[in-house]
Amino acid sequence: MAETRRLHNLIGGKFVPSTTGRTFERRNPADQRDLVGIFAESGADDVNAAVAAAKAAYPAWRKLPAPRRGEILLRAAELLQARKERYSHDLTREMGKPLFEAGGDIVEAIGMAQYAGSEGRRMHGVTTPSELPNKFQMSMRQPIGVVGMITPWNFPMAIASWKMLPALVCGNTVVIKPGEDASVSTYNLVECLVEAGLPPGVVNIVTGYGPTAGQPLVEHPDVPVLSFTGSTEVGRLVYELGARQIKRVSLELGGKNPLIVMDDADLDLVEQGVVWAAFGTTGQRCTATSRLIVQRRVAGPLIERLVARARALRVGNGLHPATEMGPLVNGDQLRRVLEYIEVGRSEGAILRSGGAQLKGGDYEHGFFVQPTIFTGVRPEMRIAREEIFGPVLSIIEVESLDEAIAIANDVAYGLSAALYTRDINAAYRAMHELEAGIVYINAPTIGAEIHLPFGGVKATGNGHREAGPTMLDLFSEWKSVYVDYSGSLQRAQIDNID
Ligand code: UN1
Repeated sequence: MAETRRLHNLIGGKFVPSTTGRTFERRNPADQRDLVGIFAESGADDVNAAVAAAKAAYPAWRKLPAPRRGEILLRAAELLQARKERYSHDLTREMGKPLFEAGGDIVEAIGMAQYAGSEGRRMHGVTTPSELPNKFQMSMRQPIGVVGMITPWNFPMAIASWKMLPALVCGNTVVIKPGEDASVSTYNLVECLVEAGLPPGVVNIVTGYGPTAGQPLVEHPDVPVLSFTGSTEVGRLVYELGARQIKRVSLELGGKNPLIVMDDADLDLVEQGVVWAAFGTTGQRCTATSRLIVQRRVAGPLIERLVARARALRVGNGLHPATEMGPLVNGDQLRRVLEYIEVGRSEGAILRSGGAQLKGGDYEHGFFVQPTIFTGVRPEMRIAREEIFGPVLSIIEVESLDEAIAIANDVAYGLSAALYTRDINAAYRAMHELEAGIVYINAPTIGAEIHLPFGGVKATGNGHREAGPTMLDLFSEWKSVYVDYSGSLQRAQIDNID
């Protein structure tokens, strides 16, 4: 068995044990005998110390020129690249996705480090002409202070990087509470930043559980900005608690992402895309394809192909190079997925493939479930409306594009959506009419790149976008500056009106 990491909180540049005196364990979800890490179980006192450290580090970090802050991120990108293999291994061990996907998680963080790092040399504001003579005006971005971040386990390196790196290049300092099922990857990311020259206290890590470590961070009066990715239920609480103190809160919550197939689509392409987006990451992406909405004429042949592919998928420990789909992240998630499979059955959907936990042999010590396909799903069924966060695909048959778009939009969420067709008019209609923050044409619902905005509409979020040029908006405050060099009082809206 590989090494067990024993990690204290990182506060003010030092590793310190939790004041609670308690720790918690993380075991490999593919093999519970493998103890991946032992972490501090933090409480409010630990959060207070971390916020104090971030607050103390803020004035000097804010003053460091943005291009210099960016250089640290660019150096960190190189370190991440050099350690990609080791960090991928850590990531697979802690949350289960296969090694090749874990590598993608690290690559996403490398991309973000390059993108955010180079933003240190842009961070554009605007200048505009004045209505008055001899007057100059401009707007510029300013950092805000200490940013609190609560990150999920499903992309433990990538999502931490989406939040942390733009916040840092803007000049903020950070306290992060990583998902308790995957804390090692946050330490790996921060290790690279520290070796690249990040001063002590600029990023602080507090590990633990939501109610005891997350909530004190959300409620801390010295944390004016909160960035949260996770469930809608917890997101609502973060939003409510943040609102009481008029905090800025960014939420990335659930999805129920549709993939629409028109009868002129290239079915080979559809087959590959659906298998990747429904069962990749064991369906545990907010962007996973969970509804396949297919035109009736091609439904039969497509279902045959998908069932054959789902049955052939190699499910196993993500550390084995041949594995295509890993375990679910923990026992609760396994129970939730199995419950939803029961719900689908009792609602009258047809279980065409999978549907059971995998037990015995190599599966004995992990949380494995078969890739599962339901057909005959009707849009009002719970399996067609609620986020399952597992490898369960619900197939709904329709007559037309109009019907497909109406069903696609008729859910609470709106993160990503996809359409497969060769009809350019249908493609443009989908781009405009699908209620989603991200739309794919002839590609599945997963695989967003970091230099375009990421986020969703309706219950998926609250209007913010991570990544892309929009990534700075949450982490900076606009300041407008007017310079009057006329030497006299010029009254705007009064002296410039005849
Ligand atoms: C998530 O599922 O929370 O677009 C993030 C994608 C990845 C990120 C997913 N780049 O699928």
